Amino acid sequence: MSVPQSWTPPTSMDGGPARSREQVVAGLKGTDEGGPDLVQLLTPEGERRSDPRFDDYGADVDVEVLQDLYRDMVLVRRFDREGNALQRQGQLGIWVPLLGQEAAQVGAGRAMAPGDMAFPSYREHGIAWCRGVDPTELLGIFRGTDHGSWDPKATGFHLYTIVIGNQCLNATGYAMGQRFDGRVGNPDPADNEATICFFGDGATSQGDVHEGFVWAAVADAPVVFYCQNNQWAISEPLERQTRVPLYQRARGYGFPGIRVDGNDVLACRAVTRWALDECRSGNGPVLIEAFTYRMDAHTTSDDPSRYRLASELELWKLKDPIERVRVNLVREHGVGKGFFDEVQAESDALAARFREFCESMPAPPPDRIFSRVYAEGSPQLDAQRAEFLAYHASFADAGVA
Ligand SMILES: Cc1ncc(C[n+]2csc(CCOP(=O)(O)OP(=O)(O)O)c2C)c(N)n1
Ligand SMILES: [Mg+2]
Repeated sequence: MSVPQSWTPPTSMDGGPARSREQVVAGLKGTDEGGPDLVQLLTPEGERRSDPRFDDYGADVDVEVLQDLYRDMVLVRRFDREGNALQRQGQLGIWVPLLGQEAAQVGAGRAMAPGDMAFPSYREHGIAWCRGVDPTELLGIFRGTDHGSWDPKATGFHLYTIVIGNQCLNATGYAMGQRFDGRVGNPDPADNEATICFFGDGATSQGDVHEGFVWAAVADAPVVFYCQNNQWAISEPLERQTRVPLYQRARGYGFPGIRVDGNDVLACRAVTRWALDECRSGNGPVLIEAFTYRMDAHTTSDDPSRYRLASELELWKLKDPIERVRVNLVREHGVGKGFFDEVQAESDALAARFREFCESMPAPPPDRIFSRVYAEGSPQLDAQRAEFLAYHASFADAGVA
């Protein structure tokens, strides 16, 4: 007869020497840059690195591809900064900055094929850009006039999701549909599709993300879970979300997880291309942890100086995602001032168009809340609309509106 044994938690997960709490927490941030633990193809100093696992996925990167990626990142950063300024001037209710995450987003966005589908959270302006969503189409969300004016089907880019982690369920369901529709594992790669889901480090603590992982794993769903670990969930640091590096979580669900330098656009692009290919050929899901940093506030309503040290930001400035591409273009490809001036001028023109569009956005008619809810109207809805309009008119009559 067996005797029940009491269970003692292992002191070390990998069988090595026991580690203190402090060592475990330090291990969350201690990456092996360019080593097995952090895929890197372009160092912070702008030097190209080889990684035999992913070199094939970056083999097409010539000076033109690099220039395009640089241009994408500069333009995205430029309209992001303009969004911040517009909020400060009272033109937007709130703005969610992506500063510092340009490489993580442009790399992933440019890895996608036209038939793929992306499910963003609320910071993915760089993915929107890569999917051909005009930046002005984001403005309504932050001005409070709509929920995003692009067509998710036409762009392969779902609407923003504010409920943390919820899009992991939507993405998993969509990817299961791709499999049911026979869009996975076909001999002709052009017949295949994949889904990619964007979320943050904080979102990994949400039930929806775990449920998405479980469903995706057991259904072999062609979904890339793309976690932008920007080290903070508003004021909560990474160590409040996990005791293992986030990419290692995938193992518990039974699919591969990989950590990539999220400030290295070439590595993000190569690793995401690989992961999407895996999904398209039937080997999904895959978890990518893009290791990056939120260089600005969580939103314009937040003040990060209340909870984090300025020195942390200074360290991450040295890893700037755009600067390393600029240095590489100059040093390894001899790209001259003319190109950089052109991109600068293009970004200024984009910012001016973005601003003008925002300042001239008409206020939506109040009864718009009754349209686009039901495909067909109903007598009850008509009555409610009439009552609503009469109520509004009474304000106007009183000179309030
Ligand atoms: C279900 C839910 N709970 C709480 C919030 C409030 N909230 C908004 S952003 C955020 C932190 C998210 O952090 P992370 O997932 O790391 O993404 P990041 O904002 O850093 O990109 C929280 C808790 C929310 N929007 N939804
Ligand atoms: Mg975060």
